[in-house]
Amino acid sequence: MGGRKQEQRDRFRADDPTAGPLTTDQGVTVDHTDDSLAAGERGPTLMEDFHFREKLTHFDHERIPERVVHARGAGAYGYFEPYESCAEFTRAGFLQDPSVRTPVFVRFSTVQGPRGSADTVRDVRGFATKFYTSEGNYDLVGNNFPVFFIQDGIKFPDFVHAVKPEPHNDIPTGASAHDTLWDFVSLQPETLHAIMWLMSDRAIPRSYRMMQGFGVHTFRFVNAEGRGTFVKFHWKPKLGTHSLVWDEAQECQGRDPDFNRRDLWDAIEAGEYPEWELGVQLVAEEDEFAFDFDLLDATKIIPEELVPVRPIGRMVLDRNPENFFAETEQVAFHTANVVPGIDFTNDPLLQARNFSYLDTQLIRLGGPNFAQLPVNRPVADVRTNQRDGYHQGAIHGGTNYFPNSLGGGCPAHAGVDGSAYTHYAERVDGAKIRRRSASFQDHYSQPAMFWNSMADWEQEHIVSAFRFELGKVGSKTIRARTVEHLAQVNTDLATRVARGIGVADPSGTQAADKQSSPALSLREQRGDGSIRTRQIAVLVADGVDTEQITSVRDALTAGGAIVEALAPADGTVDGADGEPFEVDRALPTVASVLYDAVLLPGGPADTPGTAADPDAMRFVRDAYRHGKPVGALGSGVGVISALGPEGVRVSAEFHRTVADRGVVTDTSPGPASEEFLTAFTTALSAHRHWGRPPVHG
Ligand code: HDE
Repeated sequence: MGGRKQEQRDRFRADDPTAGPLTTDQGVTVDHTDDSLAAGERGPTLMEDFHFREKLTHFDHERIPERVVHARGAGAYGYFEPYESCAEFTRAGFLQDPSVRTPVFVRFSTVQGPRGSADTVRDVRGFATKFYTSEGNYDLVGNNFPVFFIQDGIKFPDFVHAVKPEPHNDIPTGASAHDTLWDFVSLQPETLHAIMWLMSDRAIPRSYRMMQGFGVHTFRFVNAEGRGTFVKFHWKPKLGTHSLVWDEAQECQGRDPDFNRRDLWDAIEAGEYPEWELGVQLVAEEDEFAFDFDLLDATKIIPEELVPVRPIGRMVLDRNPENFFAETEQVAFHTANVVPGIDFTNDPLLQARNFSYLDTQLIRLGGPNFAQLPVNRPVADVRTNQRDGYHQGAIHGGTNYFPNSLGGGCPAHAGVDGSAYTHYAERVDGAKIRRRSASFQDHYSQPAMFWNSMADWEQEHIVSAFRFELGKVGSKTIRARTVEHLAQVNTDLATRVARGIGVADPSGTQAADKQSSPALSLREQRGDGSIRTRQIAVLVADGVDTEQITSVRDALTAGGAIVEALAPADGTVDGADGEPFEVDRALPTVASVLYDAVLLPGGPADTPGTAADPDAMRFVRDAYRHGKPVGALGSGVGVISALGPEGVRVSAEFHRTVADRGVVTDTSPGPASEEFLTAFTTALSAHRHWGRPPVHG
């Protein structure tokens, strides 16, 4: 993590003395905290028990309001470094020098659910980055979708009310599959593009570490000469962008509600620091009107094929917070936290955000002094005339107004040396009107482009997601109205959805929009193709061929993967060589949905082993159903055939590799062959394998 922020943060770490006895908040020593002061052993508690009252009172006030959206999150510290100077486009100090590392804090989040909701819900994910630059804090408060549901921030309360749990019963938690959201969507076609993303696999990321991030709005870079350039920000994960499948995501909510948070924490603890590349799409000011959509409309992307994403730096997260509340909960992002060289545009969504974030922190963090909290404190010097207020932690001296002579005129205005923030001198001229620009009116072309760009399996998942969501909507009118809108996007999509939710095929057809942007498909977002941090379960039982396990474990861990041996009970199993073999976890404590792949080693053919254990068989069946790589060696190959899926019959041609379906087998006994290891690794790096025949049971 960037040193300056860490050093600053260390100064605020509560150095709770461990040597002395317990005290009250006033420093008075306490000899007994297990019983309250009472009038006799069985008598009433006494008001004068100041220790009891202080302890309970503090506890009673431990909670602060959770974020109205993005309540549940996980954060980490790290650093950002540019690849080269971006001086041509921006004077932002942290984008000038590749040798300068800027400390960052990133918070990932889900949006709809409360703090205690599950991670793997169908939802947008927040991706907010605070850069502690030497010129002040810069916050890039983005999401993992590049578009938003509405065009003007005045609609935000309507949208959020619609998606949040319904007001009468506070149901559903962490889910969008309910009447009010789809009522809103069906009446508000500007939501459709983001809704397509929400129905896609992007809404159920495998990991926060395997997720793209987007600034969404068009921002403005400004260089030292004052020239502006429109800019869109993209974060690209080194490990590629990968998703769960819906059935798995739902099961995960029960098996491990902290699935994404734990994954981020564990990776950083293990020294597997997640990394993203920051890219920008740049558009010259004179090209503002060169597109058939409006750059100020946050429901549109600039297709990468039109304006390529130019990599400008990388971010690494290498330190977990020490205290969730102090850091991840109290971090306060604000789109208006910008530094010289980065400016806004007139995107009406962004303009609203520039009001909302400061406003929300005032209630959430209890007053105007939250910038003093360690996680929010800039590493740049702060000199203001702001004073007092709740939770004022500083003892200010001197004067508190400007201009002054009594304080020597300090703090003075910055000189004209170019270090101060100056707003881009955009010329504006217009009548006061409450009206949406005509250039914001096309709500169907880009959702159609998204649909056209998807692989078959991605389209299949989108149709299933719409069927699931609308299938939970009680009102048939809302279902039918949504289908009519979808028909404007793509008739095939709308018809396939309609046929799953009991409403008539759509009456309208879409305007034939054939645009596509291949970069939108997950096919194109595989990252560096490594298998780092992928979790592979090896199912073992008495009689297992331990040589095989060792050969696979060595090869996969050398590639950075994590291999765990699971058995019906913890402890050890007897290896085929008669030696005890250490088990990592007991099967009943885990599940297939918590792993990326499964491997079945062999043993003597007459040992019932894994095939006899229903938990193990369910494990393999689930991994197969969810498209995960399945590997089998020696007699383990027979276990796969016990699954009974058509096509996963052990036949001569199946014995080697079935890499296209991600089922990799080798019946030979002894250590795994090079050929097997290569095929299994390739299957792992491809993440998921579609088009498998269904399994029985
Ligand atoms: Fe936010 N959003 N938002 N949002 N948003 C908040 O600020 C808001 C929008 C995003 O980890 C709130 O501190 C309005 C787009 C993230 O702490 C609040 C509008 C994007 C986070 C707020 C939007 C985002 C928030 C709630 C429409 C992606 C979590 C608590 C005009 C580019 C930050 C808080 C964290 C949080 C308002 C739309 C991303 C109420 C009014 C578009 C990642 O201020």
